[in-house]
Amino acid sequence: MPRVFSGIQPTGELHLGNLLGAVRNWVEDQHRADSFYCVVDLHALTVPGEPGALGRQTLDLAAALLACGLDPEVCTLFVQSHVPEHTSLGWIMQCTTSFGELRRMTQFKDKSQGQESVSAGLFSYPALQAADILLYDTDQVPVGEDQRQHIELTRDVAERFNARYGDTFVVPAATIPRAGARVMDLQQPERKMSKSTSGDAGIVRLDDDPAVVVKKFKRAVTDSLGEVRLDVDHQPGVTNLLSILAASTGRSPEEVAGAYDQYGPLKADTGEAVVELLRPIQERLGELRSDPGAVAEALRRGADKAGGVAAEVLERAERSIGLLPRR
Ligand code: AQP
Repeated sequence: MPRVFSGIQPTGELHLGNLLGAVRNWVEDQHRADSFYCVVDLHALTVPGEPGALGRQTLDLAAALLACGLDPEVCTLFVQSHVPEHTSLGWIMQCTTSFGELRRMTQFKDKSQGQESVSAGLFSYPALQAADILLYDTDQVPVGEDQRQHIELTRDVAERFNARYGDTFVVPAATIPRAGARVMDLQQPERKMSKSTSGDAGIVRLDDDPAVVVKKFKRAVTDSLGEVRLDVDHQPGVTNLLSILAASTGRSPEEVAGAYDQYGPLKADTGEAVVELLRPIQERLGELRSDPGAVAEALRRGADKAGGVAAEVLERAERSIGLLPRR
C-alpha cells in the first residue's frame, strides 16, 4: 500500500477549494492507501490570529474533515503540535533548505504582500512542511495546484539530504486533481479562493446555507463577452464556474462547457450542484459538532499512531546526520 500524507491549516472554515482541491481526494485515498492527515496548527502561527482561538478552530476543522468522510478507523487524523517530532525535523529541514529556495516560493510573496510585519515562520514554513511530509515515509501528497511548488521543494530537500547523509527519506510526489485543483474566488476570479484572504461573497464555506450558496453563485463575477468558454486568461470567472460544476458533478470541464451558452443557467446549475455536494457533509457536521469529545478522542488516537511512525523516521534522520544518540 502506498503511504499518503497531507495537511490543512486551521486558519478558518473549510471552503469549497479545500474540498475539491484536496479533501475529497483524501477521502478516496484512505481506502486505497495508508493515509495520514494532519491539522497543521503550527503553520497557522505564521500569520497573526485571534489569541486563544486556535484550539477551537483546530477541533472545528477536524470535525469538518470527519464530516467530509474521513474515517478515523481507516485513516490517521491528527494535530501537528501533538507530535513534537514535526518541529524537531522541521529544524533539520530548515538547515537543509537554502534561503534562495525559500525566497522563490510564490505563497510567501502572496501572503507577505502588504503586511506590516512578516514573521520568520512565514518565510521558512515550507521547510516545516517538508518535515511534515518526510516524517511519514510518504509516497504521495494529495494537494491543490497552489501547493505544487512546495511539494517540489520537499522533493529537492529530500534528495539533497539523501545525497549528503545517505539514503534516509522517501522522495514523495504530489497528486493533483484534474478538475477542482484551483478553485478561484467568486468575486476576484484571478485569485484563489482562500480561508484567510477571500471576502465573504467570494468564498463558499462548507456550512454556508443552501440559499446563501445559490446567491453567491448568482452574484459570481463573470465578464461581458457573453460566451461560455474555457479560457482562463480572458474568461477567468466563467472558467472557474465550469471547473466547479465539472468537479462537483464528476464531468470533464470540456463536457460541461459544451452544455451552456448563457451565464445565468451556468451560475444557477453550479450553485445547485454545490448545494447537493455539501448537503450530506452539512448533515454530518451538525452531528459531529454536538459531540466534540468524540472528535478530540479520534485526534488523540491519531496522534498516538502518527507519533510512533514519526519517532522512527526522526531517529533514522538523526542517525544519518550523526547526532549523538540519547541512549
Ligand atoms: N482555492 C483552492 N483550490 C483548490 N485547492 C485549494 N487548497 C486551498 N485552497 C484551494 C488546497 O487545500 C489544502 C489545504 O490548504 P491549507 O489550508 O493548508 O492552505 P492554503 O493552501 O493556504 O489554503 P487557504 O484556504 O488559502 O488557507 P489560508 O488562507 O490560511 O492560506 C491544500 O492541499 C491546498 O492546495
